[in-house]
Amino acid sequence: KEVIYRKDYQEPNYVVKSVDLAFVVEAESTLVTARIQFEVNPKQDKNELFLNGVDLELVSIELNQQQLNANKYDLNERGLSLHDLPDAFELKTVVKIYPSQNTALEGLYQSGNFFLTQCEAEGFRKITFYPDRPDVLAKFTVTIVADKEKYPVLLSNGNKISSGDLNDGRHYCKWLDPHPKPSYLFALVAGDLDYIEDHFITKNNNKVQLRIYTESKNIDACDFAMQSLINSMQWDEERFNLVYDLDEYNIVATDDFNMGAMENKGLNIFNSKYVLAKPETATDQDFINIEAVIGHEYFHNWTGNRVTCKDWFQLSLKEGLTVFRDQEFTADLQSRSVKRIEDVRYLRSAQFAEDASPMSHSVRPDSFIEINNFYTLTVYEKGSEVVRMYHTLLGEEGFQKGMQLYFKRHDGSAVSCNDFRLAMADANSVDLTQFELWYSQNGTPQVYIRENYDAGKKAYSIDFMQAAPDNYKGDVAWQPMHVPVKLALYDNEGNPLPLNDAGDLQLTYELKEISQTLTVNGVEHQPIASLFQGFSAPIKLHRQIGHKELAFLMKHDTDSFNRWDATQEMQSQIIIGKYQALLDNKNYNCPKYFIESFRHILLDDGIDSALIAEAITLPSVKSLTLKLAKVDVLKLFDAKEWLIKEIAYQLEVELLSVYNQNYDSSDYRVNSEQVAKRSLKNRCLSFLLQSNKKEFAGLAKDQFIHAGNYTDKMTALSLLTHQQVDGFEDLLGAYFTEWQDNPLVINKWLSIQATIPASDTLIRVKQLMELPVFSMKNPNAVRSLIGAFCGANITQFHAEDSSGYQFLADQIIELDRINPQIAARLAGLFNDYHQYNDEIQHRMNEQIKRIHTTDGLSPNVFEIIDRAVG
Ligand code: B3K
Ligand code: ZN
Repeated sequence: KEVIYRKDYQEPNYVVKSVDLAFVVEAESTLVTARIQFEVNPKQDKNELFLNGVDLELVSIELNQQQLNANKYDLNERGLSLHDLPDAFELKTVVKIYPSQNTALEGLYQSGNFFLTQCEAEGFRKITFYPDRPDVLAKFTVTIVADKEKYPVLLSNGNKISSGDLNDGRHYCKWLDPHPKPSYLFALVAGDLDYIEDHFITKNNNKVQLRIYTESKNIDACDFAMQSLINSMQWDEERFNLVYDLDEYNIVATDDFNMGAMENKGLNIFNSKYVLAKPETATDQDFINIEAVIGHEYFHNWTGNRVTCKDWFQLSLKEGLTVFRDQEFTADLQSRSVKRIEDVRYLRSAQFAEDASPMSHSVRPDSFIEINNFYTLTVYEKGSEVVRMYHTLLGEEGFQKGMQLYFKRHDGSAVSCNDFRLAMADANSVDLTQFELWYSQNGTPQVYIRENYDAGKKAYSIDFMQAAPDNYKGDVAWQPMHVPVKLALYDNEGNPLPLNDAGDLQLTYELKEISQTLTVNGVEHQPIASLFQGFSAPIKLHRQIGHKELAFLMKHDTDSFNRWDATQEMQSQIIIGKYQALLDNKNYNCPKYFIESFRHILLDDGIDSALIAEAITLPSVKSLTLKLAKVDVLKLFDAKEWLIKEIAYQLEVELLSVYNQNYDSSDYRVNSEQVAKRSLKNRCLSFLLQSNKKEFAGLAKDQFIHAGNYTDKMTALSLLTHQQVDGFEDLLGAYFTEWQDNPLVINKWLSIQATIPASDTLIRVKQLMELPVFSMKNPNAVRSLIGAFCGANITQFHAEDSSGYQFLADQIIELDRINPQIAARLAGLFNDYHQYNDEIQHRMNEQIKRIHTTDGLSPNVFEIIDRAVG
């Protein structure tokens, strides 16, 4: 399998002046005619050209209106090579493709009664012969012809310029996208869809028509998405001064999609999971996700589409930046503190795990076999943290100056992560040379600290030491990074202390050396430091900190993130204490002060309910695993369960009272106040159910029956099912009968069952796979059932008889023949094997090897498994 290296980048031989595409869509096949105007790139000055093309049936080929002689081109399974070319020419090709046979969901494919495309990263080559690379930008004109009755809706990028009936029952639509774009942003939709419409008036007074298209049965579930789109457009104008640039903005929702959504210019295509929502069928989290994903794709219009990536190694240029923008959008519209906590929780458990795994790569990778494997947490989430650090270093104003210079320099072109960094540096006249290491060095940097208070000199100092991650893979020696440390110091009453002569109570200290010391003078008594406030850098901090200091920070830190972090650190220490005791067959009792501090937080009316809910959510087993080595994952799971039960027993009265206080029967709204109350209340309920008391099961049943919203209903059903409370099967059965026609709701039903911590769950999962509501061809169903079992059911996936590992390997091998992208995602679930003890590693490795020796693996699965084998 071929490895592509970043260092091998070469400019294209020819540029594309314009593209004219015509599609004749029919049920069996689609005919694609492409007329492409090429011009030689003077910098390359070569008279040959390679056009990507995969699974295309070539019908005819002409160069400058002349049929092309067979000795002027070579055709193989990867594409078409043309020789002896003039400096400028028109190429016309006609190809036939078979969308209804396309189960990889890349290129043009079918979903229900319509056809649609997914081109990023390299799907356009399955539509027509083309230089399918992001640095070739062109103006596209697209004509679609299809039967009017079967395919009344015909959409593509840009603005619709004409449409009309043809005499044979067919009709056509013609679209023009005036903005040059790479092929990965091309999109087409043809089918029988309904839509809702609204509009947005931009600040330069352009009225933009907004439409969301979906199958007609879902048309009543699009309003929230529409409002989210309007909010996104408004926010991008206000915060970034970025204005929409077409007369139309269309969104299409599909049940069959490999990922969340796609930012095609003017024609976003969405997984229906991120569009459709009604209070009866969507949770608070679903609504919040919809707002975030609608925002994310909209924000790509500038960060990704107007300025795009030079090659796929620069993917984080658009993704890291756009994730940063969507995170800020949610923070501005919802709760900033909650958003930060949730993002960091995710980063630390999932991205840190990736960074420590065989898939570890830098934010700007140096090589890949299959680019689709690099749409990762590192490129997206760590990439966003890298962008956030510019913001931390430069401030909002400096950051916006950098953004403006970036657009001024690069609008309409394909650039690199370096170009972004230089725009930030030049706009602020600062040197960000060292900052480049955040793009080039893989792994999570480690920062060790040592604190020292000199009572005689009244001086407090912190030594910071940077260290390479264990799995650093670069060719040159690891170098210390440019790390912003936001910090504050408190006296023992919790008052912030001045940190310098200017009297600053908070500052951003910049680490650049392997070891560096910060000294603060005039400190009367031993202070307590709050470091890396707001998680100011994506590093692993090694700090010896006792429970007394943690309790102090929980109480006094003015930074809400670090207050929360102190709760998590204390909880981690206790769970790990119990885990060690379980390994050593020793006793371990839950410290009284821990329960006291937990009670204090639970009952604190001074804190927002949402933050209480975050503080009482214990660290994930995944994030705890990363703090340890050679983990016995089942024992670690037991240790966490033990702490949940301790809390449930010892604070039963408090949990029940907080539950009751937050029971809200007012009309359902997705606003931060209501969302906070529901999440706190449901968190309390989940503790209460752990005590196995009948009365609490009754409480959950009541909530299930009387809930006026789906969040409460789902939580209750999930808790009752996971506790296998008497009668849970009947509840599941009734739920199925009610919702079997709604795939999104049924997918939740599948996930709830896939995550039951009981020994017969795998049998249940296999039975569920036989139901007509499940299909291996549907990525959402695969994720909800197989993904949930293998990724979220710790006790059963890691069952001692290896049945979970065998099951996953079987599914990967089968799915790889249907949809390699989704199969590769599942394969990633084996990636953390090296975190576990030898016995677990051995059993996981057996299955990894079995996949590795399977014939005919896709490059997607091969790359993941080959790295895992090592
Ligand atoms: N850019 C797309 C992701 C494409 C994934 C291709 N395998 C969605 C997004 O990040 O907005
Ligand atoms: Zn994106």
